[in-house]
Amino acid sequence: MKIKAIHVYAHELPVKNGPYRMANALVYKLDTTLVQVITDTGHVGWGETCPVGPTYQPHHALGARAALAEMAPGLIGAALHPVSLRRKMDSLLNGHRYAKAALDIAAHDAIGKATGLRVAELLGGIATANVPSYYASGVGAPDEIARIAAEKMAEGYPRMQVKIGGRPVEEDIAVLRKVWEVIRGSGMRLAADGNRGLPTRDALRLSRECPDIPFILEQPCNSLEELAAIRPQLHHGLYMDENGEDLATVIRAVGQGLVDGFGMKVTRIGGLQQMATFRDICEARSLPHTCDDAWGGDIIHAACTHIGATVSPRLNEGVWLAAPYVEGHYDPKNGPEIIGGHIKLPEGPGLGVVPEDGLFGNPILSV
Ligand code: 0XW
Ligand code: MG
Repeated sequence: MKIKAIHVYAHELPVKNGPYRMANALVYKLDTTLVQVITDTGHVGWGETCPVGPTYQPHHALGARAALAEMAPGLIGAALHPVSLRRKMDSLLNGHRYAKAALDIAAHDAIGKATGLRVAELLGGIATANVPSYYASGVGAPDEIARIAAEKMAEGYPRMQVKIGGRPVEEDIAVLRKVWEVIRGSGMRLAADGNRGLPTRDALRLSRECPDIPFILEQPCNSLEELAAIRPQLHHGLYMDENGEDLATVIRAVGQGLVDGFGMKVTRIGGLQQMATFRDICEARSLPHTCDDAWGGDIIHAACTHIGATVSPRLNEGVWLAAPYVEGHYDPKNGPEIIGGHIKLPEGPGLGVVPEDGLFGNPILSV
């Protein structure tokens, strides 16, 4: 099966009940990019990439589109098999994994549609079809975040991620104390995500002053070097998120025992094929991880849910979807939703999600 045509679409996703606040970003609306791949066998695959604004990672919407425009002409006639496709993309453009991911996701979707297999089956097999999710709050005041934690616990979420950073560390400590008062004894797991926003001084203080609260500390500081510097003094498990930019970095972090797990993004690592390798590296060292993306709609949500469905249950920290913050669906019938803190794996072949005809208007690029 070969690529016959590629169409790229732009689509706006306003943040429902926004803005969404993280240590380094305040987002009101997102600019997502969708890719439609048509094969020489007449099958259609969809992919998506949607950076959560231009400051979360070195990614932005226009960058993804420029990278797709650079690669697309050279991909006509290329084999769709994910490893071959990745090598072909790498021969056309260095880096820009978050743009390549959209094509990788579309390739998995098209192969699934052509073979009648679900993407989770292509990725190694379904470990669970009721995939655990986790709720991520924004950065907020103690009472407000504790109220959200109580609500999400009652809904059945197995895990809560509290955003911290970008303000005095005393406020972050107060939030974690208040949330722990609410969820203690419930079994709900807790993560404190700094999104690179804490100086090492504050990350150490946070850990030192909360030794009784069993949260994991996710990407508290900006760089690998900063994580390595605080690691020996922490009282908490340390997860890497934003710094997990490629498999070489993941292997380094795992090999050096730098982290206890990962918050992982499908587009950042380069798509589902790279994500499956990442999953297997984690499993080889018993490291828990999430399968998320920065933002996006039904296509990204389905992609994350499919890879999340293949993760060994003992290591599965859940799949985060932007769904609670996005109005409506691309596919009103099959678009993934979080119910009782879990996501039902879409049933159709491929991603199991097909956007409504004409929803994204005219393509901004066609080859
Ligand atoms: C909670 N998320 C998965 C959504 C936002 O894009 C940030 C991200 C994270 O864990 O950093
Ligand atoms: Mg994170």
